[in-house]
Amino acid sequence: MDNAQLQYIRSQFPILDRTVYNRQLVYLDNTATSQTPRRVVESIDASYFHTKANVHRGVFSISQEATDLMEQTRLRVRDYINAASEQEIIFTRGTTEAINLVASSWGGAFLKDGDEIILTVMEHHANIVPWQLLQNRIGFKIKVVPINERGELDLDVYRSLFTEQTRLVSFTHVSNVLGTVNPVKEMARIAHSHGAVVVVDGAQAVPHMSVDVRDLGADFYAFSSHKMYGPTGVGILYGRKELLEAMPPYQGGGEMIAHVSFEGTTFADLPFKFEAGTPDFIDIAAFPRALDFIGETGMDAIAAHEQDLLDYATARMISEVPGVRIFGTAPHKSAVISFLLGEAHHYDTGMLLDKLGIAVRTGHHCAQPLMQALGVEGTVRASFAVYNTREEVDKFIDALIKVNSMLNRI
Ligand code: C6P
Repeated sequence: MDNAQLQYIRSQFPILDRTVYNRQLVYLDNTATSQTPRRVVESIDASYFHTKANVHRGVFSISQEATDLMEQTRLRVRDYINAASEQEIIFTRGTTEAINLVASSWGGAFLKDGDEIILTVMEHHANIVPWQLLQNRIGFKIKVVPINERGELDLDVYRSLFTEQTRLVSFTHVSNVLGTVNPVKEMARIAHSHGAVVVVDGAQAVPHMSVDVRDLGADFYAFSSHKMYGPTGVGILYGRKELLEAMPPYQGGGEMIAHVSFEGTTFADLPFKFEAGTPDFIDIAAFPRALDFIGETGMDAIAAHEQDLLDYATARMISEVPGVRIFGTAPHKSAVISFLLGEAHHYDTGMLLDKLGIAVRTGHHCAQPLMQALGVEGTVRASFAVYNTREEVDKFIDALIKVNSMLNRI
């Protein structure tokens, strides 16, 4: 990506001009949430100023306009991930709610005591705790795929975990800590050969690569708009129609019913059966502007630029930061670097970096079982998006060298 293109991209994100402690912000916490281009915020403004009316309810014009805007998003998302039908696109609050929906609805209806499901040790808590909550009620067994020293899933163990009782596997497409890109297609193929349903947590994949849910073989695929330059409060659950149709509603309320009486209630068709209550229709309507941004920039260009930043930052860290420990060194890795500076506490490192204007995340990253497997309490994590630059990587590494010398007296 040339400098002019990069500057044009950056100009669309006003937050990148702000300062922290009198230094220009270097935002490297894109895995937690990415920043939002002006057009998305303008779309939200426009809806509040011109088309705010509740959706799917009014016969009056602006209600229909608001409904159309929301439903256009559903069509865009359908095409974006190559779903077969817009009925397979459910709006949720985020990845977390999307996975809870599957666990509660599919799991609640189809899992029973004695069944087994397979998760991996690199899962975000959003793909562990919903299954445990259900397990407490039902009593099935959870098996866990371990990682090797590079932070890749051990596929031999994965294969060996399947039994006659395996009903479902649920795993992340990309690790939010290690950056590892998992071989979803191969893992889905193996799961399907055992008759298991495949749930994929796509929160960290969709911002960085093109995703075709049918090509991957995912039965369910969950992701969040706010990690892909879109508004907060919007998540997507893709589910194969046949599975969604067989599932009971997740929540009850307005909009998800066909007819309600005290003698009995019938439910709306897909996707509305799973969308009880007033959705976040204004943010949903703004989401396509984020997809426009990604489309105009080009996913290949985004991926190549992020890979360049990852390689550049990793090489500088290894050669210039004595004692640095990097967690996650898979050859197929997205632009996330989790690390520790010698024995320094991750929190101290993060706080000192913040004083130098560098925003990174510290802690367990909602992946405590992974931290346990890595033998650490937490890490520092720098993660990149398309608007980051090599100059920002330089600032980050220079700051890291300083912080390292303070904390480790190097
Ligand atoms: N990870 C991070 O800093 P929500 O909060 O529902 O939008 O996404 C949850 C989630 C699910 N799966 C994965 C792989 C994730 O990385 C996340 C969010 C952020 O790593 C916040 S903890």
